[in-house]
Amino acid sequence: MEKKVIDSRVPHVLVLPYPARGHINPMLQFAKRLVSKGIKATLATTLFITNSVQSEDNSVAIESISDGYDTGGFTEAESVKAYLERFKTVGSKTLIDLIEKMDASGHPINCIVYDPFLPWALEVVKKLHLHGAAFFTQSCALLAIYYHVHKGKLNDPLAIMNVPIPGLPLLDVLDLPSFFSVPGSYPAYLEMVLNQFSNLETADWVLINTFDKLETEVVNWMEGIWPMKTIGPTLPSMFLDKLVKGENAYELNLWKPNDGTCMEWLDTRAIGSVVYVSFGSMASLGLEQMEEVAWGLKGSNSYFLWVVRDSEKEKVPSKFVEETREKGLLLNWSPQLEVLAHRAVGSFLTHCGWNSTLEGMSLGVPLVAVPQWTDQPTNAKYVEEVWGVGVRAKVNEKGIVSREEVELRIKEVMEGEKGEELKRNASKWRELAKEAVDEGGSSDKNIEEFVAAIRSKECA
Ligand code: UDP
Ligand code: 7WV
Repeated sequence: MEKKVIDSRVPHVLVLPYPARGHINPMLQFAKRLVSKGIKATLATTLFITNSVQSEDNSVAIESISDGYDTGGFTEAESVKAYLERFKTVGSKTLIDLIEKMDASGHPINCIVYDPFLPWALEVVKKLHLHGAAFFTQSCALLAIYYHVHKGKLNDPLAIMNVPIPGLPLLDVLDLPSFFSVPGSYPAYLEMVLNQFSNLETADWVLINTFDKLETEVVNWMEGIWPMKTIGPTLPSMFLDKLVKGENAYELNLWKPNDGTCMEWLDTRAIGSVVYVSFGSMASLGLEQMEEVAWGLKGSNSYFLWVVRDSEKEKVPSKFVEETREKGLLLNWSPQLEVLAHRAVGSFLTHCGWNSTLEGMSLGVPLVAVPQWTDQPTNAKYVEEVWGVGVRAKVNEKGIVSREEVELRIKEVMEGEKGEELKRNASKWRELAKEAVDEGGSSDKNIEEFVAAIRSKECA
């Protein structure tokens, strides 16, 4: 048997994401970057998730903690509030158990990179005298908004519209995070996003999945408040800088893509002829909205690839499936990065989750923004008005994006002058994203600095 050499001088980082796809993907990817720079990294996530995923990669070890709902995860909880409370109690305890287990194994943890949705992780860091880095999986602009509300600078969050926030454009009510524009919706999540700042000043570093040129002004402003570093976008290396060998996908498959047919189908389509449609891993559309998206897609006359999770499937009109067999493919999950990188894809109709937004831009694909909740409306505002990489579908008086609007916006992006302009801007942002993570780029330098700081703290 080969003898494993334990090199205790290699610092060991434990990465702890909130257990949702949009948080695990970027934090796991960041962990891989750390490994590529000579750090040991372990991802800790809930037992419910570790039991249901396969990891095809062993550069980052996966370990379990518990949110107190081991057999069903969040869906088992009676409410968001109950989930978050139990997660805090059981999570803190099982996180400490895991750290003790690592100690005993001869690979003690030096630093925890934690998701600020779980601020109790920083309490564990302090209690055990470790180092702690907060890792935000949302945009800097969004953090600035939440930060101002948390600070009480904006007693009435809707006042954001009148009191400009440093580095941000003026925002309309429909551009605000949904927790403010729809008051009373998800009070426990609102509390969670504001609580991210409750102990942030005690974190050793604040890492953000964005890059300097994407949010220059707000990044500059924020650097004056926290020891922060932009480290994104965290796409697997192969899609941007190609520095890290063999890294070509998000390795944790919570949902396995149906089969290979979607890539083969794309191979048969002409360049830029397909609209890729996805609302991410969480958003649930109302029945009427689902029907409008379906008929708008058909009306656009484009080829399409539409991700409809199993839990959403019933809402797709059965007539639509029959009538569009020649035009498109429905999937329950896609290899999204490969799809976006495919030459046949001409636009991305997206809910504007932060990862999807970064991925679309990083792969140079123009966007049709159809935001649903949380940070998505704010991201959509930037997509259309700040970065110029897409158009935002407008909602009607019922708050619904109509089929005519879906059709119009897809055509706008897929055809003509406007489409060309968006494509040019998207290509520009792709180059800037690549530059940021490439050797010597702003994010790469920040990651190097972070790694150097962890090493020096360990030697001190
Ligand atoms: N994703 C995927 N296949 C799909 C849909 C989404 O791999 O069919 C990935 C996508 O690439 C992204 C993540 O799931 O990395 C979704 O994160 P995002 O922040 O866009 O949205 P959320 O799911 O958190 O709403
Ligand atoms: C999961 C649960 C709640 C929220 C999010 C993800 C997010 O917006 O990232 Br508020």
